[in-house]
Amino acid sequence: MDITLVQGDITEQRVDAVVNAANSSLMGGGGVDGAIHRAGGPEILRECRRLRDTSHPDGLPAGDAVATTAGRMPATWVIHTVGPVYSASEDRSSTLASCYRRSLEVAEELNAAVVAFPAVSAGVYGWPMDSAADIAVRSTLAFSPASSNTLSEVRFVLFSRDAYEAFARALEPNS
Ligand code: AR6
Repeated sequence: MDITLVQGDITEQRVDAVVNAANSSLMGGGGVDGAIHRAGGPEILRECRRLRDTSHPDGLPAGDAVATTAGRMPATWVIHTVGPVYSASEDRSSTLASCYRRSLEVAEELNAAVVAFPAVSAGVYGWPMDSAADIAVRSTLAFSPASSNTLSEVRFVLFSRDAYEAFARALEPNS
C-alpha cells in the first residue's frame, strides 16, 4: 500500500473513495464537508439522512466511519468520518487515529483500491497540523489490511502548502 501526498482539492480526485471530515449529525457543514456535499450534490445528503433514519439514529460517533455514494464527484464513494475536536487538556489522539483505521476498514469492505483523506480535525476542529499529520501517517502505516485486501494507495490531499509540508515531514522518516 503506497502513501502519496497531493496538494489540492479532494473533491476533484479520481479515486475510489474520498474521506469526509464530517460531524456526528452527518447533515453537512463547512470546510471539506461543505465542499464534498456541494461537489457531490444532494444524493449524498439523501443517503446520510437514510443512515440517520436506519443504522445511525444518534449520529456517527467521533472515531467511526460510514460510506455513502459520492454523487457527481469522480470518486465512487464518500467515507464519512468524525474527527475529535482538539483539546489541549485531554489527549484525544486515539480517537483521531481511529478515524483513519475505521475509514480504511470501510474502504476494504467496499473493495476500494485508492482512498483519499483530508487532514481530519485540522480545520474547524482545531487540531495542530503537525500533530494531525503525524497521527494520520502513523495510523495509516499501522493499519494491517485483511489478507483479501484491495487497497493499493492512500492519498493525503492537502488544501494548503503548509498542510502539505506538515504531511511531508511526518512521512520523512518512513521514506
Ligand atoms: N479538499 C481538501 N482539503 C480541504 C478542502 C478540500 N476541498 N476544504 C478544506 N480542506 P475541516 P475538521 C481542509 O474544517 O477540522 C465541518 O463543518 C482544511 O483546510 O474541513 O475535521 C464539519 O461539518 C483542513 O486542513 O474539518 C465539522 O463540523 C482540513 O481539510 C467540522 O467542520 C480539515 O478541515 C469538522 O472539522
